[in-house]
Amino acid sequence: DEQQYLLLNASSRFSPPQGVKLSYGTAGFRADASLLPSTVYRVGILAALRSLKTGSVIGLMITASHNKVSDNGVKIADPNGGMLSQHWEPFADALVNAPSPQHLLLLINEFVAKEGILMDGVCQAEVLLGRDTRPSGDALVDAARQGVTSIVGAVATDMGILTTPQLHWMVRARNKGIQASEQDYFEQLSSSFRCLEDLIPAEKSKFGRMNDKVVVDGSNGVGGLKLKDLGRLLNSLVIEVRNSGEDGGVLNDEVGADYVQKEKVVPHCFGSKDAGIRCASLDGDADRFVYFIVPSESNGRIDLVDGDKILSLFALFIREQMSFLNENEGIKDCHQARLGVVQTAYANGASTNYLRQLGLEVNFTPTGVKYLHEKAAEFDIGIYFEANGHGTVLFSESFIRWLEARTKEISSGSKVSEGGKAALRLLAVSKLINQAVGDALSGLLLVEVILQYMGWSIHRWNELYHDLPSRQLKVKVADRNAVHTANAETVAVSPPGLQEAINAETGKYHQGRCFVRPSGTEDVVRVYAEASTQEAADTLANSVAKLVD
Ligand code: NG1
Ligand code: ZN
Repeated sequence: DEQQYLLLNASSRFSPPQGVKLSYGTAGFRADASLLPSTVYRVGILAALRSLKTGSVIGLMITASHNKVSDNGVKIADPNGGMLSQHWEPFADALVNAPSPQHLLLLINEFVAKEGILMDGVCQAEVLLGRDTRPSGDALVDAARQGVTSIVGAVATDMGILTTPQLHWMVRARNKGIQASEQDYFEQLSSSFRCLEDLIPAEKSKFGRMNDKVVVDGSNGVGGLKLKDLGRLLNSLVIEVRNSGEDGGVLNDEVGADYVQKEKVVPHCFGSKDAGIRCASLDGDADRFVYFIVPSESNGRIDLVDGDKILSLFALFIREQMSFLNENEGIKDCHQARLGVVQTAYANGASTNYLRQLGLEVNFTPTGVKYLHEKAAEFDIGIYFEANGHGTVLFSESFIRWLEARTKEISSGSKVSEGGKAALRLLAVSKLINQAVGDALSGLLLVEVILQYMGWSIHRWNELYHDLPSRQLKVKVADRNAVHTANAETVAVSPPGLQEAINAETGKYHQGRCFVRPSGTEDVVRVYAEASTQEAADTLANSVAKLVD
């Protein structure tokens, strides 16, 4: 019939590369861009099927995040704006690795039957397409479009060049029936930012306003460009963007959040002239960010203010607002609102101690945004961050409704109580911070407004606690999947004896902590070690790397 003909015809234009096996992984499919047309075409098909199955708008993003400019990748945003349901990942793998159009057709027919997807041409499907600034993006968007339209009744809407979180935001907004253009995204962020600014107590804001310039490394990618657009809507905050990609700099080449966080050195276009200034860095698709300080005797080194410290700042602010709500008489049911934070084993141990000292519940999940996000969604307010700067703050629907009801009671003209102000602030945070996925632009604005609220410099923020020295290593092994872990990746359950050996090494060091795990995105086993001195962390990591090898 028409459907089978369409699929066979279109898929014969995209032959898969020989001898390459791709896997959806924690970040979708990623590879050298030249290998990807058939993969992206097939993910287009998957996105259309997902839209039919869920009766909702689906997103398809073309990006390879912090990877080099010649790479690219593709990932799916589910109806709520989150990651593709894990339940469909095996289908994604099978689909892109199918050796021929006939195999492909067979797989699709089988899957459609199994999932009970109605392909009558009457049901409509819509997929929003986005891409970052990579030169290969244009052709890959076209491949995605052809994939989507190989399914009868499916349409592809090209949203153009976007950050990854912008596309996820748009998918979520569309499915909630909210306006979902880029302008709407900028409007929502800037208006909730202004709302938070207006709620800063006058006596607190003095210092913040004197020191209100932030200098941002855009990684020569999409984030810097969008941040400039956003910055034009904020007149109180000066955002200076460097490495916006407009001056010939190469995407992710000695710039960007991944580089800054891993190497702990200044990115291009930053140096001793920036000593003491508040600096931040975005990754290539702007779903991660970190802050940093250039010390006065820098020699290229930086003081990193990482995802753990961003999490700590957010947790401190939100906990304070929740205590204002609790102290406020007349608010009886709100003490039941649960605040939880979620980290991975890569979180610096000093941050976990700090959060626990605040009396917060700290949860651990395996690496990968989908795990952190899922856990955080269990709370009324769930804050999650990876040390590398990916994270956000999730609000439960019921808590939002409660806040909305609470703030509606605030009548114009009358004096607003501290509890009322706290409710207004929390509601504004829920609009500012991306509810779909970690978002460097909205996260950066939240950091900026909290620093203003606290009246803090970046130095004061950085002093919340002192990171324990740590070392991360990668080990190339024959089969990284020989290593199996448990307890949020903190314990190696196989090969036998490995964990005992790690324990024996770790026990030799004061404040020693060490774990190993197979990477989900590279063909390596990663080793992480922490100890009371840098030398000790290095030695511990090196000796455990030998155990894995
Ligand atoms: P893997 O390669 O599984 O360690 C890396 C990052 C994750 C996450 C993913 C997805 C580290 C140690 N790991 O995962 O945090 O960002 O990539 O991009 O940074
Ligand atoms: Zn990214």
